[in-house]
Amino acid sequence: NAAPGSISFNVYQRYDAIAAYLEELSKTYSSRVKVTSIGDSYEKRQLHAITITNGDGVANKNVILMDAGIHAREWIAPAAALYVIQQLVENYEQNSHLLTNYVWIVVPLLNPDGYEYSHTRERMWRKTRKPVTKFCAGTDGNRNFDFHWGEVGASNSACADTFRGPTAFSEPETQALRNLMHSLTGRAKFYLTLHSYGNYLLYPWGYTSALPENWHDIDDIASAGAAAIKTATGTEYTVGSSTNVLYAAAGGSDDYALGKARIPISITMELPSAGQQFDPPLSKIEELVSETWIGIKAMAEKVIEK
Ligand code: ING
Ligand code: ZN
Repeated sequence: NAAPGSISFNVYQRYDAIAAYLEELSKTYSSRVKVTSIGDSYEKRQLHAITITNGDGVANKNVILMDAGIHAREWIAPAAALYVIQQLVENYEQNSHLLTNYVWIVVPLLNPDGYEYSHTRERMWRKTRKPVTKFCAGTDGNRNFDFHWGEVGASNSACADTFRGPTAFSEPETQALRNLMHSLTGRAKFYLTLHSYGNYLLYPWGYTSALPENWHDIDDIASAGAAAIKTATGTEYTVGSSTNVLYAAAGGSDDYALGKARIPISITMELPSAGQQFDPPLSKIEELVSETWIGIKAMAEKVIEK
């Protein structure tokens, strides 16, 4: 099923390898792929975004926006984003219907500093890496967005794993994603952010148990993803609003996408753990990311047909 390409899914790829793969795609498929930087991380790594089209350009096209890796330790999420990129670009013939009226913009590794740190220093690192106090570094990117910031489920303590940040959008990584979202106003129809773990398809709100007015539309999309995965592999996902099926947490990127950037379908996908929390074994990566792609593809098809 996987098309041949220079990226493999039997290891968790590091920042440099991911950057090199994106660069290679932009050269090999220059008519359909463009790679840009949406900003720099605190440690000055480029935050890469890949824009994938059918070769007709981006004018008047709607947008599907996807990111992964805002949380450092959730290694399967960037792997899944890379698989989506590989399928859309290198397996284009089977997926061209997803690129007729839409372009995809994917940021496969939003928090590269934290990701590298989780590989080299501290496996369970979750946050960004910008220092906060003399003793503690890092902000939880998914508590740092400026929509009901800090109201619930976010810590004001710099050393906590869910630290909301000294201010909303204190981090260059969340600023970069915010700016990208706003640059796509009116065109972006579907925002999907990949996390792990727990098999959830979550939607707003995270800041309240109330539901968005279009929750039924979002639930339909998420449910289509869950059903496609169940049919394909038997893996079950729980679908619902973050507050109602997992826990309340304000300042998440999905709440911001819907509430402020006005992207109507906004979903957080929590990938499976394969029984090993943030460490699905290397031998399971390909199976997990290809299963994830089935769900993402089903959600995208449902968004596109609307
Ligand atoms: N889970 C998400 C988190 O940021 C979430 C769940 C998403 C809660 C959106 C509220 C809003 O805590 C992981 N694994 O990070
Ligand atoms: Zn996460």
